[in-house]
Amino acid sequence: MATPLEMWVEEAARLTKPDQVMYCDGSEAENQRIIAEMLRDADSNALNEKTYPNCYLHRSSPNDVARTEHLTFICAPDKDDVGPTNNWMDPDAAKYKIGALLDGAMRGRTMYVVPYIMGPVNSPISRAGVEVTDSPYVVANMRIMARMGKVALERIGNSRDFVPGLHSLGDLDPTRRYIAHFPEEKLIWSVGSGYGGNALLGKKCFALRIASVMAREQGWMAEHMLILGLEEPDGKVTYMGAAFPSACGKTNLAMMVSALQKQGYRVWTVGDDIAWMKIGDDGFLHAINPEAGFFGVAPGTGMATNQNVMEALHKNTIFTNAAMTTEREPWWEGIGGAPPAGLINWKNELWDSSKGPAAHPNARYTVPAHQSPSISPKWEAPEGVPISAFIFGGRRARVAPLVYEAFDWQHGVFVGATMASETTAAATGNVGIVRRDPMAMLPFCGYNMADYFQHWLEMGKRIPHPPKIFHVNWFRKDADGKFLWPGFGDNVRVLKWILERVEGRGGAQETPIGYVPARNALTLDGLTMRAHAVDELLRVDPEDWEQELVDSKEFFQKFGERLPREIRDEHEKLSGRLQSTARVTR
Ligand code: SAT
Ligand code: MN
Repeated sequence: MATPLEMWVEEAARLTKPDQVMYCDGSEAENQRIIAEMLRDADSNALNEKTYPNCYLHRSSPNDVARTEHLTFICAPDKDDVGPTNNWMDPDAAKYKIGALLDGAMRGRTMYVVPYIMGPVNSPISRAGVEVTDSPYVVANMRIMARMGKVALERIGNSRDFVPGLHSLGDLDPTRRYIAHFPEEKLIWSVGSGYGGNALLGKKCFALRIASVMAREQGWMAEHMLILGLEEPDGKVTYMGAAFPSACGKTNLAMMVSALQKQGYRVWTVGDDIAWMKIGDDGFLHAINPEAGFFGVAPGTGMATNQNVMEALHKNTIFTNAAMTTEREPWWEGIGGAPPAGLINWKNELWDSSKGPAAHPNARYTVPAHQSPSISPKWEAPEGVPISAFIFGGRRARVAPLVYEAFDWQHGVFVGATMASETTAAATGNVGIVRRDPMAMLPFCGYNMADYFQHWLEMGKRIPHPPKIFHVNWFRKDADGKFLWPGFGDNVRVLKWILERVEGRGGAQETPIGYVPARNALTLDGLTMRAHAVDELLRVDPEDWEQELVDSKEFFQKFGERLPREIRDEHEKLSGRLQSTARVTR
């Protein structure tokens, strides 16, 4: 008798009509066949075998280089359940419309069946998925990003306990591109794109959009967060989760080489993008990284900014839309040094400076996580790691200080809900515009965000030892438009203060928005920063914050009556605190 998995695959094959169906076992021999298939297309190259063994460069279609939020849909029967921040389609209408595009889409192609586990193989927090795809590039990436093949087939067995995802490149025409999620069925359909988050369905589609729905139904959390461990001189490790929007430095923070290494502070990587968290028997929230690899932004990544990932990506790595040197090595802006002569750009042309950046600004690497020298010994612990702090953050040239601590959980949820950031190249659209991005989940929450805030508030009541909540901003600029904070490895100085606050030490000063470090509470030795710059970094300007309140109110109004009372209350409380400080200073 056919298993539920086989029945679903048959159904997908009846619709897409591939020439053949191939179940993937995840073995090395199979991987080599799939890579050979990928290399048959002109869009993929093998890189230098000596310096980059088993590494490949793939060039996507120039119209398919980033997530496309305007083509991403949540298909639930009731539009209100999807909320004002998601695109909605009726499930039947979506099946009809997108079904027509998928009908026969795999003719002449192979349908690869990719069973996979999100999370460590034997973790109770992990979940299984099955992606069918007609792209060998997607299969090769999924093998790095998830535990793929036999292990997953064994876990699924005869059960229905997997999230099905149907992906086809279609004809790569953006007018026929849809990324559709069916939260009731826990199903994903994606057609017309071969790019990362649109096509590697385990990542944003499952581990965030569908998983956020499952998490709410089942009382856990699926968040757009890195997970790191900060080791102290005595060897104790404290774990933190941090939510920043795409391309705001989650990977660099999670993999940082600490500027305080000599003093015994070291950072361990558990994950760089997504955290799945459940309340453990010890009363702490326990997090696993559902992914097995890093799909990181290449431009700006070099030995000075992320030494660990640079060391990791010299083998078994797939590069997407990077440039290539005459030595067949990958290259991008910020890798270090001037562009070498004879560079081939991401569009496969001989590059010169008139052609813009040689690598696409959203060029990516896909690298196995265990290859990072910073990988935590606990990164595959089935029970996950206990989280002591949540850190929200974004890119803000103004307003938000370097770091502040929320007064309590409810206030912390408000801090997360009012997060805003300047947009980056990770999604198509304008770059550098401030947009509200609550908990960095705006493009990734699979249901109404008002209900998502409510879920956060409820989790806070249920977690016996909830994480303390902080907000950071590495990107504040001075009047001349220069960054005030050095960032990267020096961010450990902020993590150290957070750790001290978690431990009940750490000097703080109360402001209307929360606690900021007291003068001298940040460890700044070895940094050549002027006292004035530190003051500027920590400054809370009531006028800026008044404006911020107006803006967040406008955002919250979109949710109408559905917005939790507690969020409104926090808004009013902040407004009151700002007014009383203004009176004192006047
Ligand atoms: O493009 S992805 O969605 O895979 C990565 C990101 O935007 O964070
Ligand atoms: Mn991300």
